[in-house]
Amino acid sequence: MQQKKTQTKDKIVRFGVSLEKDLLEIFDRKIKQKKYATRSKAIADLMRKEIIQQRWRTGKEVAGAIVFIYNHHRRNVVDKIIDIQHDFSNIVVSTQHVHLSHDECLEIVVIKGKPQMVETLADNIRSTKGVEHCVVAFTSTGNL
Ligand code: NI
Repeated sequence: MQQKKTQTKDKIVRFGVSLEKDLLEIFDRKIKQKKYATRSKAIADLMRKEIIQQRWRTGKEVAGAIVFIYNHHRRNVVDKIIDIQHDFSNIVVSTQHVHLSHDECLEIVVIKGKPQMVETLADNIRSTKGVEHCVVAFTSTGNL
């Protein structure tokens, strides 16, 4: 059954959960540390995380960001990074460049596409000489 996106998001259901007391205490401490407003929000986030990981494994479209730092004085590193991103222009949504210090640049590449493509793009950036650290953060495309 096809539902409009807004309807799916607005419909809230309540359900009971039975679990060990110790587990709930640990969970409550954890969500307090993470500053969740409610248990419901924390549980919904866990469910999304599981679904997104599943999508990541099965190759469904994901969104996220590749975040990396590099020394822009390294020979050709800026050109190489731009070339790589142009090769993946079908999944690159936007790029933000921050001049962290005299030597260091930080770049955030927002991506939307198949996980394998995102991983390949991140691997290409990571293996570029001059790139010092590169991480991938992924989330859903907004439909859960
Ligand atoms: Ni810079």
